[in-house]
Amino acid sequence: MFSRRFFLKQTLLASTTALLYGGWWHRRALFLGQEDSKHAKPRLPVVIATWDNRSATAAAWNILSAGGRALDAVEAGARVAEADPNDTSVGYGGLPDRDGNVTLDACIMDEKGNAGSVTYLQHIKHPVSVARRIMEKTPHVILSGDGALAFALQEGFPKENLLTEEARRQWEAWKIKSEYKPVINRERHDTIGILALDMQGRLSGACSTSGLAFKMRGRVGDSPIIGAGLFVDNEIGAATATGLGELVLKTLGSFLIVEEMRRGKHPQRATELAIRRIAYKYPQQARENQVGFLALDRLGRHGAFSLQPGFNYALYQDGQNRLFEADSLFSR
Ligand code: SD4
Repeated sequence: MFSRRFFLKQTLLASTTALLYGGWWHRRALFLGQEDSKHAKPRLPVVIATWDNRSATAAAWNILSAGGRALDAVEAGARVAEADPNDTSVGYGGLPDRDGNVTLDACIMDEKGNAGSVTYLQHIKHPVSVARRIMEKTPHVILSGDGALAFALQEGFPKENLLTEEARRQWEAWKIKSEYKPVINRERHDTIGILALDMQGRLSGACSTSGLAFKMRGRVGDSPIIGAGLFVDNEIGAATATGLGELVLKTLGSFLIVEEMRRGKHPQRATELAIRRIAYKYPQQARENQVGFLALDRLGRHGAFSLQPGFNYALYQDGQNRLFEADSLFSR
């Protein structure tokens, strides 16, 4: 027969082993960027946007803090950037292509995984709202060019001239130099990628851009492509991108980030892995260009990482609208 003492000893041994193993497992998970999130309390609501889009996060926060839907919040946020003539990468005031056309790309995704997108849209100030209309009113995900414009007009969006005097001046100056080098400015980008989680735990995202300045006519970037410029999966999280779209398209960065989070990675680690993937696959281009990713998980935890330093982002959480700079792979 086993003695009482034997049982006590065994129990003590078993619980010490469990404690040590548990501690080690937790440290291992942290090292791998796989924090235990099962028991964490979500920090809601929250909205995050690329670059210094604090006026966009503020517009989104107004909706979120009143108990509104994340989808309405991201659309409202993107519309702020689209209407701003000083934002030269989005909507009105966006820099044109080589031939002087302002062509816009945008997409949107809701908490149910519905998606809508417009590519190569001209003359409409709010492509994000056209994308939403496509999502909600048509059986399709993407409408492009003339078809997208016809749909927008039919839906009552006004036709406008989006080329501001300032954008025209910059285009004329670029033409005189007549060198085609799509410079990806490390410091100044304004493409908006915006992700929000509302009080009911609904995640949504939107992305809107006029694309690369002085791009070739017909060029479409990553921003309107589901999985590249934006991806949302309400069970897991959401991600969005900015920077040289070609690098994001070839690695499907936003989808990759959400899948890394699905495998248990913290959003911060997931964004870093997507940047490292670009650097691994395209080392030369990665060194010379900028790409930045943002991620938000269903608990309200965020991540941000870029190739080059200088990628900042706006985060509105716990009632505070703040600007941060993301960690980057390369240093100054
Ligand atoms: C594009 N990703 O069209 C966009 C450009 C961008 O800030 O993000 N600019 O490639």
